[in-house]
Amino acid sequence: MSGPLQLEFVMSGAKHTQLPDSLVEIAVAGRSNVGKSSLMNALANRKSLAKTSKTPGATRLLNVYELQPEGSGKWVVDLPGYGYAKAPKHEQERWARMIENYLVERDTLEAVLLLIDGEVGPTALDMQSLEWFRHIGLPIKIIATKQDKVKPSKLGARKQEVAKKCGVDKSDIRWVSAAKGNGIPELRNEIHTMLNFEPEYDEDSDDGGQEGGEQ
Ligand SMILES: Nc1nc2c(ncn2[C@@H]2O[C@H](COP(=O)(O)OP(=O)(O)OP(=O)(O)O)[C@@H](O)[C@H]2O)c(=O)[nH]1
Ligand SMILES: [Mg+2]
Repeated sequence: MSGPLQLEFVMSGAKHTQLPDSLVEIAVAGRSNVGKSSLMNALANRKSLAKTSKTPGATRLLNVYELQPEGSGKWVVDLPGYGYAKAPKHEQERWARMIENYLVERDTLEAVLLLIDGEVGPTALDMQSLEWFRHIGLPIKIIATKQDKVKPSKLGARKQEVAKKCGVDKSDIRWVSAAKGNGIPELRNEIHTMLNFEPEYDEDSDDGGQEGGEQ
């Protein structure tokens, strides 16, 4: 099992075009308040690497975290949440555009962790996102959050129900609790595997696609 992910904050951007190139990255997506930033902190075993809040809308930009050593080009990107109904409509639309453009256009995006609230289950908006990710062909890993909020006696049935709604096998969903740590070591391993993905040799590149080049 991996220990905490050695993640450090690199930068925030309002558009993916403002971000420098990465080697490979995975994004953490899901509706507002589902626990994306809390999950970042749990993965890194840090209290305030990412800003979290009881109030939805804590994350408003694309926040880039890099797996150390610095300059590795291996990123985890914490996204703003979708569906924050209290935000002004033009803000909501701007966020949705920012996230969609990022997800569609970011060439080095390897996979998306789609977070679903394990206590609430998949909402209509979650289902829309899931279908959209499938439609554009982005590899997704479904993560059910806040496992500690589900009574242990109900957990088995809930896992079955969430998997059924999402149209996947129960074993395809990683259940986690950022608060209690359940499922976090397993998810760290999975992220390590995804980020160590080496792009195929690129004939146009004179460095053979090796990491550790210019920053
Ligand atoms: N009980 C429990 N609460 C959690 C867990 N993960 C997150 N929370 C709480 O859920 C609330 C939202 O968490 P955030 O991590 O800020 O959520 P987010 O998805 O980043 O939200 P936005 O940035 O608004 O999109 C906070 O009050 C967290 O403490 C968990 O595993 N268990
Ligand atoms: Mg957040």
